[in-house]
Amino acid sequence: MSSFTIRRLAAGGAVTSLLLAGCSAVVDGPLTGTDSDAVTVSDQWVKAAESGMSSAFAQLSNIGDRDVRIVAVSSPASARAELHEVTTRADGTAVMRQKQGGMTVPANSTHTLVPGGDHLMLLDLTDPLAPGMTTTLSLIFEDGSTMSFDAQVRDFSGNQKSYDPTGGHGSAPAAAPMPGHGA
Ligand SMILES: [Cu+2]
Repeated sequence: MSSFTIRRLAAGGAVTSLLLAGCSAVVDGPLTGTDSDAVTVSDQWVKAAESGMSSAFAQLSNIGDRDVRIVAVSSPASARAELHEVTTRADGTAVMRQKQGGMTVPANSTHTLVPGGDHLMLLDLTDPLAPGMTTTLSLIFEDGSTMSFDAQVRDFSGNQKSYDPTGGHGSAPAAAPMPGHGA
């Protein structure tokens, strides 16, 4: 088999695992392909926004038999994108911040991204996100595999949250509320 053929085959998740298993003395659990192979996305949508920031939500289902972790997100809709969670500060205010360590989707389970909970954060929008439009989001998994999906832009006015850019570690001044921005 030529090296070209091997590279072509390695682009498929299941084949990659078989090749890796063949080269490794340690095989942890059954072969189930890449992290992205195990996850399906449904009910995905993005909050409409004129400029600045927005957030995306979805239901992430892991149909595999091991936990997978999402470590990053990107989108052509924004210059930067982050994995966020919402927490409550000592004074009772809900703030969102980067989710340390990424988002885990447990084996045979579903992790739901919702307003007021974990979400995909779009920072520095490149263009207005108008209702009815579609944009693409890409999830990057711990093993380096990626998954892209299209999400529809929808109007949403609930759950306004301020963004704590310190990540909740408290050394910088408190985050100011950002009108028009919701998690
Ligand atoms: Cu956020």
